[in-house]
Amino acid sequence: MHVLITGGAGFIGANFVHQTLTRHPDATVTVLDKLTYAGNQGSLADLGERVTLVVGDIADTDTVDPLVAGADVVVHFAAESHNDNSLRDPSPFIRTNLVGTFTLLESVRRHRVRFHHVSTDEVYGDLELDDPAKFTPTTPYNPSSPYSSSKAGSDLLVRAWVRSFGVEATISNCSNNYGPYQHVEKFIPRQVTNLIDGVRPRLYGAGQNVRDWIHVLDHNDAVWDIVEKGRTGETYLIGANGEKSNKEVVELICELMGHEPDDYDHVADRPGHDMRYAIDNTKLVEELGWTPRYTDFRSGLQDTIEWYRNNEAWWRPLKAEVEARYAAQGQ
Ligand code: NAD
Ligand code: TDX
Repeated sequence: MHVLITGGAGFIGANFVHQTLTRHPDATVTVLDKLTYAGNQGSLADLGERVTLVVGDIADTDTVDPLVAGADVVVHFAAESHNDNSLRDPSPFIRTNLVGTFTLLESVRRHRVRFHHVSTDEVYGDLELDDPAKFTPTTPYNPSSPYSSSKAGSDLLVRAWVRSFGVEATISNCSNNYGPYQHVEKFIPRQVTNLIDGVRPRLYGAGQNVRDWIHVLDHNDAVWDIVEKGRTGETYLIGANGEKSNKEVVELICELMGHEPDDYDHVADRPGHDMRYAIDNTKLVEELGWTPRYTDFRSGLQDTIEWYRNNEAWWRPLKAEVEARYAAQGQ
């Protein structure tokens, strides 16, 4: 089997490449990645001859088409992925998330290749803190930010290409991931590397916002289950019942890193900040038999902290620029 993985030098995609080599010992992999600020070749170091990296843009048909033609399956992770960046400059989000997904869809349509589209729970908008509801595959789309609306649009393109052209595609919408190789712009790695640097963590607003945390390895196991066993045209929601407020998470990071639990600062809130995400994973569990393995958040977080302590060479070159950008907007 030959697998084309877009965005395979990013956080979730790189973990997926590693997992693919283990789960499918006969598989070979091509990674198509533009190596934007978020792509890191170091995340794919030492993987051997089974992985080939092609540096290129998913919105470029001439690059995409021959790679798709040679693949048995395309797993599409590439995206502009950070909400705060989408508030500063939405334009790359439109090009990569919408035009890039369109370009891939046209190519898998031409070559009749199986396609899996990786998306986010943010397409559903947000829930109130006291709402007993969770997102399900039939929750109406209601995205809030340029990032989430561009992902929502990309999901709708996939649905239309399935229905109109018979493309063999599945979609997954997952909650917030954490684990190794996550960019230091994101919440958990930012606070962990701040504390390593002797800088106080930064909590947006009051920190009541709730995210439904899942370990990246559990997310990717579910993606493989969907690629192998999912039904064409279906949407699967991936989540592991990991709801926590940002305040709880930052306090736990402080504690696990030997600080007082309140050793952090409140900073300017994110404009339009979604309050709560929560996934109902019933369909994935009952239909495909997926079960998460990393359900102890405390120990998953402890391991992630250790990973950042042990891999400073991976994240150090990224840190100063990220913090300068946040400082410019009072965060
Ligand atoms: P990331 O920002 O860490 O990685 C994105 C990767 O895509 C990078 O390697 C980047 O170089 C590459 N890329 C960007 N534009 C490209 C282009 N035009 N052509 C080719 N490559 C390009 O993102 P991530 O957190 O790993 O997210 C991966 C996917 O999972 C995204 O589609 C995201 O929407 C989705 N997702 C993420 C989360 C999360 O918590 N991080 C949760 C649910 C879904
Ligand atoms: O310094 C910070 N302080 C803070 O309080 C940062 C960077 C974030 N936050 C808050 C904002 C969010 O409520 O923490 C929460 C998580 O923030 P992010 O890591 O930026 O993630 P989020 O905006 O929730 O989106 C993530 O999950 C869904 C991914 O970045 C998306 O790609 C994915 O689709």
